[in-house]
Amino acid sequence: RPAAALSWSPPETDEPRGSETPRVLITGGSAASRASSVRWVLKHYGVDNVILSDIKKPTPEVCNSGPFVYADVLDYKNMKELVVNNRITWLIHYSAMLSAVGEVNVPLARKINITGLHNVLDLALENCLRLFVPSTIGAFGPSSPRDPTPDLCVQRPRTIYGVSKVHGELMGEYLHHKYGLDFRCLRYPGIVSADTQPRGGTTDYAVQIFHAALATGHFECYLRPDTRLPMMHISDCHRATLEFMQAPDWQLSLRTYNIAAVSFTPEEVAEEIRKHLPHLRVTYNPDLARQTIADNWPMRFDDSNARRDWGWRPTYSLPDMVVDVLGVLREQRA
Ligand code: AKB
Repeated sequence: RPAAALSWSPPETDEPRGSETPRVLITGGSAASRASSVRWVLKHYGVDNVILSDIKKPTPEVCNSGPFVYADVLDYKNMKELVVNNRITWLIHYSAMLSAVGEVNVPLARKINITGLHNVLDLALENCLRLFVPSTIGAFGPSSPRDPTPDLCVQRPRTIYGVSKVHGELMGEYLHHKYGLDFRCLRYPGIVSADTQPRGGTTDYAVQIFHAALATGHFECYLRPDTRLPMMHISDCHRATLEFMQAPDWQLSLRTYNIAAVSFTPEEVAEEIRKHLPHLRVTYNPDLARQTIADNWPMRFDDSNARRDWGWRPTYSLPDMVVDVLGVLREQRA
């Protein structure tokens, strides 16, 4: 790791940021759902201007949607080569280990979520990039107000995932205020889409239930039926990210915003799915680890600052989400 990366000084380039067509690098981009829809959202910048990257082999769908490169966020030199060789101006940093799986391998979660983030922060500073890092409902903990949870309040998460996300929020904001890093961060709710693969999150059930409903008509839920969590359809999530990335600096009174759409319990989403698949049977077998995580997370997000500052509005209600996800899954099964 070059010493220069550790002691930052202003970049030699005085390239304007944000006026020209961005060249976007997305880390952690091999997941089909995220990758193809991110690319879809960004397609008006030109397919070749959005490069997905990961250490995992991408699905054929991802490969066919545009450029994909190998990038390891723990390898600073590799990341720097990619940024320089591809004249990257925006970096969207999705690489992370999620909440439940992070607890199973804390050293690895710390490495990916904290060391990887430090590399990305240094890269963004040195190369004058606009940097997006997602945070999460998991950045809050038992001493945070839960209903609703505002942008600014006590944050004492009890998972390595949450701790690394608060660290990311604070590091990014610090570097913004001290050196002018164009750091932007949205706290995502649980994301629901037809294509999401389970990635070791606490909110995964909200995707798995759709697959089980169509495949067997039975779903065993690892959370209690009344566990309320904020959720969002993936299209709203990508649109929010793009609108936030495009927002001019002067509109942003914060650098880290909550974004909200809907908030539901396993019982409520099952009820909504039953309107289309009346035979769905759900049994509940709470898993202590994931139930404890969920019990310490927000039940509803207050996103009034995002709405006021840069005009954020979700479009998918719970019924819309259910119709869309079931429709896509039925098409895939046909
Ligand atoms: C998880 O469940 O860990 C993630 C999240 C809410 O950040 N989906």
